[in-house]
This record gives sequence, structure tokens and C-alpha cells, in this order.
Amino acid sequence: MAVDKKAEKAPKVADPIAASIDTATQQMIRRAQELNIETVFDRAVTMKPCNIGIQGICCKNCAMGPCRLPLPKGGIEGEDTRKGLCGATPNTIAARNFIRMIAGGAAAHSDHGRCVAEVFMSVARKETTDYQIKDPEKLIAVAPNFGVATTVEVDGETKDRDFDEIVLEVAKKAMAEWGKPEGSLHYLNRAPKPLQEKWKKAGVEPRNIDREIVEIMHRTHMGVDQDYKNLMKQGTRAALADGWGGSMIATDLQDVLFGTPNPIQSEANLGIMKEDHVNIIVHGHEPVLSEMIVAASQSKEMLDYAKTKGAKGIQLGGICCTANEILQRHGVPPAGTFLQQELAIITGACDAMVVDIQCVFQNLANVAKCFHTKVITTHPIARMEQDNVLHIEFDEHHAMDDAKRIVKLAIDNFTNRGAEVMIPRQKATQIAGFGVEAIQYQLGGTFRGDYFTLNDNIINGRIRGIGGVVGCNNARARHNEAHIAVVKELIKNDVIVLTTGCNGIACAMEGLLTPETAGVFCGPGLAEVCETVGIPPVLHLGSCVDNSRILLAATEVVKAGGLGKDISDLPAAGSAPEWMSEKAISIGQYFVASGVYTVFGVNLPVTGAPVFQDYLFKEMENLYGGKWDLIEDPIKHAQAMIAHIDKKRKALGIDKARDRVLMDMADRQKLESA
Ligand code: SF4
Ligand code: MSK
Repeated sequence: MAVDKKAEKAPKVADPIAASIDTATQQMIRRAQELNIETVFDRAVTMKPCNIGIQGICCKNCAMGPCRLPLPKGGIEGEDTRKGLCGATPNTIAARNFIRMIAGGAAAHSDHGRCVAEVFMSVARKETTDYQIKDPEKLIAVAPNFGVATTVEVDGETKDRDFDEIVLEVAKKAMAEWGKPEGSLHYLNRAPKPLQEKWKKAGVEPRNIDREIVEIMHRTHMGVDQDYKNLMKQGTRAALADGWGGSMIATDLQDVLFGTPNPIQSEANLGIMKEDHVNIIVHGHEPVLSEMIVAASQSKEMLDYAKTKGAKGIQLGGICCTANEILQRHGVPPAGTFLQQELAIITGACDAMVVDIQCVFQNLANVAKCFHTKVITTHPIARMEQDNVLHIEFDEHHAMDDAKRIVKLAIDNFTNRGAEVMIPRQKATQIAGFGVEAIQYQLGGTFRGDYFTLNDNIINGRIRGIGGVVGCNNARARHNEAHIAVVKELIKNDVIVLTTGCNGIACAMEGLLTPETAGVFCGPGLAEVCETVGIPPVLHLGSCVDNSRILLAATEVVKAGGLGKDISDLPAAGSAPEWMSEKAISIGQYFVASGVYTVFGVNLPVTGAPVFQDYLFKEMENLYGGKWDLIEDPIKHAQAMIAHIDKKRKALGIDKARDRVLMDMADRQKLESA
């Protein structure tokens, strides 16, 4: 048979339908292929992952390696004799790799928090006028958690303390969390008391944020810590320093500076871009610059300038968690999730892609070369080598000037667009902006001022439990498929979902973040609650650092009473169906160490070390009440979460209440059909 040489040489490309469930994404993958522009979806087809690395059993911590310890075909029978040149076991190697991922993730979140704390310090010292304190009440609420008094005694009378003094003291205390020489992190005191006791007993209270990350790098150096349990102890310290430290400080100070989120309507997906507007896409994680870009792009000066170039206005959109930050505070719509970043440029209508830190593809610069798009890096620690990338370094002391410079550059670039504009039409409406305080208001009410109504509905069985579903996309899995399948399965079974990160954007694109969704996708109990209160069954709590909001929401549920004494008692479970980043591993570990059963999808780099895997998946529950799991199939993944929720309901003695609620509904349905 004659071989078609041309077909043989044709580069392998992704099948758009196999690559994503989202039709806008499929359309843009096709568009990219027509234009011969390679995207991450194509690269995922041509480059397969390393089969040993994926199992976590490749060590390159010294130059005698890399030492690779593949599992023997047919599994381990008898003693596991695999070892590296130095004798390191699969458990040691997998645990070292795992906690180095925690170090990477905790460092990323915590450095983000440090940057926000530095801006906050500039405000406290009155070194900048571009930023102000937008939510003084939140500052007063969080100050005592840092041990900062908000009142003073004067002549036997209690008076409010000078506000500026409080701001400065909070700024100093917050900054000290990264490097104080003794004690432990202040925010640990926000956790339920039994959890604090567990941390103390296990000896994992973080001392300061930087130290825990540095110590991981030391312990995992060749020839130091060679006991997987001791390695995980340090991994837990660093993860807690992220969740109850750097991330939580980032969330709080961002709320203080930029406003605490409230429910707000917006849209999501590539269809938010407008052909007749200047389109600016902000991408990354830190809101300190994007807050200024929002203000600059809404200023009369910039809007008038855009009109002089023939644009009808300025459309701002976001990708990843910078998107979530400006969505929850300003209603700026996300243009897509992590895997859609290249596609935003391939529309041909992106006049500037402004990036800061984390989750930014270096390939953006290569894609931008095919269009007029300006890729602008803004952070001193995150630059790109390609020569078409502009670097405009952001400085909080002249933040508005920097933001205006960037917006003006995008406006000037509007007239350089080529003919090849194609913006998909798909976009969906969403309601975002559910912080801890907003949930308290929506579900607790001002009268009781706590989570009583939520607890009541969990106890009476209308709400079966709480699912925290978060995290990234992963090009090794079909874009958004597992995100949506897990969330739909949970809400169908009356589990209310708290979402952050790219899962939040995926749910928004699918239209799951509207109150109307309840009547379509939810079980009868959850639908009834959502319809009565007027909330979506999936509550968007923000960005990756805002996973700290989920920890605090869970703590509020414990405090409201009736559902046990600790987070591990709650009918709740966590999930990251399409995770990819090291931050997700840090988040997973701080959820587990806070008492949450946490299920990951795709894969987990521990499968090549079965003993270490067992430690994470089983034994860890004895220490903290939470444990890891890996389930790729999204329905089985959600069902495992539901089974855990039911186990906790039974332990609380509230499983019968749910049976009664369901019986009531069936009775009602019988009546209706009679
Ligand atoms: Fe191999 Fe040990 Fe060096 Fe790792 S530390 S590369 S296992 S010799
Ligand atoms: S952005 S870390 S891809 S959630 Fe926070 Fe999305 Fe994951 Fe980045």
C-alpha cells in the first residue's frame, strides 16, 4: 500500500472536541490550527509525560542521579528493594518531591501575600496616595487576630484607638509573619480549638512563613531527612504557613485595601471580548496592579483617548486568578481559565495581555508574534526572554501612572489590529463575590449574624453537606470536563459547592453560578434552599489565595454549632479535579491538615511509592482528621466525596433527618402527580 508521505509528516495536532468541553475553546483551537499556530492543546498531544516522574519516583537532588525507581511490572511482591545510588527509598524520594512541590506552592502564595503586605505598609506609612483603605471595618475585625488592640483605656474609659496607629501596627505585625524569630503564626488562633490542639500535638505549628519553606529545601537536600513521615511533618508546617498564613494574610489585606467582595453580576468566557473596543486582558494572580488598571481603564481620560483612536470603549477581561480578584470586587468578566490564555490572543482582538505572576505560559509571547498583541510583563520576578515582550515594572509608589501607561499602550495598539479577528460569541452570566462575610449575610442573616441558617439546613438535611471544589486546568485532561462533572454531581446530590480559582471560572462559563441553576441541576433540598435565599448552588469565593476563605467559612460553620467541634467533624469534602500547579499540592495539604477529606483528579506524583501513598491516603487521618485521595473518574470522584459527607452525617447523628426531608419531597411529588 502506498504511504502518503505528506500525511505522515503532518504535525500531530489536538482534536478540539477531545481537548475541551467548551465550544468557544473548541472553536479557537480550530482557528489556531487554521492559522498554523501551535497551542498547549497540540503540545499535549505531541509530548507525553515521563512515566516515572508522574509517579513521583525520580530523584535529581544530586549529580549522582537522576535516580529513577520504576515500579516492577506486576507490582511489588515481598520487600521493596528499590533504591537510589545513595540508598534513598521510593518513600524518601516521593516524599521529598512532594514537599518540594509544597515549598513551591507555599512560596508562590506567600510571596503574593508579602507583596500585598508591602503595599499595605506603604499605605500605613502614607508613602502612596494611589492606594487607600477601602474597608476599615475589615481592618478593625482582623487586627485582634494579629494581637493588635483596637481600643485604649483612658482615665478608666474605653475609647477607640487612633485608626492610623492600628493600621501601622497591623502592617508591622503582618510583615513580621514572614520572618519573626520566635513564636508561631498569629492566624493559627483563628482555627477551631481542637484543630489547634492537633497541630500542637503533631508539632506542626508553623514558626514563620519563610523558615518553613527554607527548611523544606534544606531537609530535601541530598543526605538530610530520610524518613517520609518526618518529611511530611515539615511539608505540613509549610502548607499551614500558606493556608493559615501567607494566603490568609493576602486575602485579608486585599479586602482591607480593595474592598471585601459582595455578590456581583458579571459574565465569563472569550465572548466577553468586544471587536469595537480596546481589549485588555490581565492575567496572573496579584491584584495590586490590576486594581489600578481597572481604575485607569474606567477613567474619563483613558475612555476619551480610546475614542480618538476609533474604539467605542475599553473592555477589560481576565484570565486565571487576577481575573477572579477583579471579578469579585468590580465585576470585571473573566475571558477564560488557565488553558484559554493563548486563545484570548488568537481572537486577534487582544490589544494587550498584561501579566504578573504564576500560571502564565511563556508561549504567550510566541502566539503574540502572529498578531498585533502586546504582551507586557509587570513584575520584577516574572519576565520573559522573548524580544517582543515589553516590561513595564509596577511600583506601588507610582501605581496609577504605571497603569495608565499600560492602558495607553493598549489603546495605541488598537489601530494595529489585522483583519483576522474572530471572537467566539459564547459567554455566560454569573454571580460571583461570595466571601465569608457575604455568605454570612446571605445564609446567616443580619439578625443572628452567623452561619445558623446554613447549619440549620445541613442539620435538617436539605443541604447534604459542603464541597470545596477548586483548582486549575490540566492539558492532560479534557478542559473543564471533570470540573463541571464533579460540581454537577455534587449539587445534584444536594451538596452546596464553594469554588475558587479556575474551577470558579469553569463553573461560570457553564452557567452554574446563577440562582436559576438551582432549579435545573440541584437535588430538591438544595434547590429549595437556593430558591428561598436567592443564591446560586455554587458560591464563588475568589482566587487561589482565597482558599483561605474556605478554611474560615468552615470554621464559621463549626462555630455556629450543631455540626461537631472541629472542621473534621463537618459533612464536608474538598476536590481539585484538574489540578496542575505546585500551589494545588500546598492547598491540598493544608486542607488535609485542617481536617478535610481532599480528592485530586488527573494524577498524583506518589503512586510509585505505595507506602508513602498509604500514609497520605489513610494514616494522615489519624493525625488531622483529613486525608488525601486520587480519583480520576469525575463521577466516582464526586461520589467518594458524598460517601464521606454521609459518613460524617451519620457520626453526627443527622443522617435520619435527611431521610425525612427526602421522604417529604417524594410525598410531595406523589401528591403533585395524583
Ligand atoms: Fe540518586 Fe540519592 Fe542523588 Fe537522589 S540524592 S539523585 S536518590 S543519589
Ligand atoms: S490560576 S493555580 S491555574 S487555579 Fe490561580 Fe488557575 Fe490553578 Fe493557576
